[in-house]
Amino acid sequence: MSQILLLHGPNLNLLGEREPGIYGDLSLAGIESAAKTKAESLAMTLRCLQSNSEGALVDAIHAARHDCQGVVINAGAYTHTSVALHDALRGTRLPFIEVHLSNVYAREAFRHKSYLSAIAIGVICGFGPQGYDFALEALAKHLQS
Ligand code: CA2
Repeated sequence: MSQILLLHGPNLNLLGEREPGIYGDLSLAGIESAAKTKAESLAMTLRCLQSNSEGALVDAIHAARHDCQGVVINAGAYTHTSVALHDALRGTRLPFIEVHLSNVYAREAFRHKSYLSAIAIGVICGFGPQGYDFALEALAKHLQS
């Protein structure tokens, strides 16, 4: 059975509390719970972590190289700024999928740049929480192939 790390970056702990027009009304706990159910249906287990700290996210990626086979990451605003997350994901060589709840390309220009996309298996954005289901399905297929 594959173990997958589901990582969330800064401010995503506020999901469901504010900005429902952009990010929907589901809480992070709700998203993680639905993702765990989806992962089980694909014979995968999910380890979930959210942090507002870039270093903690880097540490979690490093730790995953010992016991995970893949990563699903919504790095929040660090997507657009973090060479450290790029290097951590590149360094572990774990296959990963980048997810965003909103369609970042329909938003401000600074959200169009991602430090992660070029080394990801793929990127899913604009589908809200359903994007995590798509990502887990894609990762399951990738790991089987
Ligand atoms: O669309 C996404 O999933 C984002 O990764 C969300 C990030 C944003 O910086 C990215 O450009 C796109 C921001 C998450 C902030 O979440 C909040 C939730 C509720 C209230 C305030 C912020």
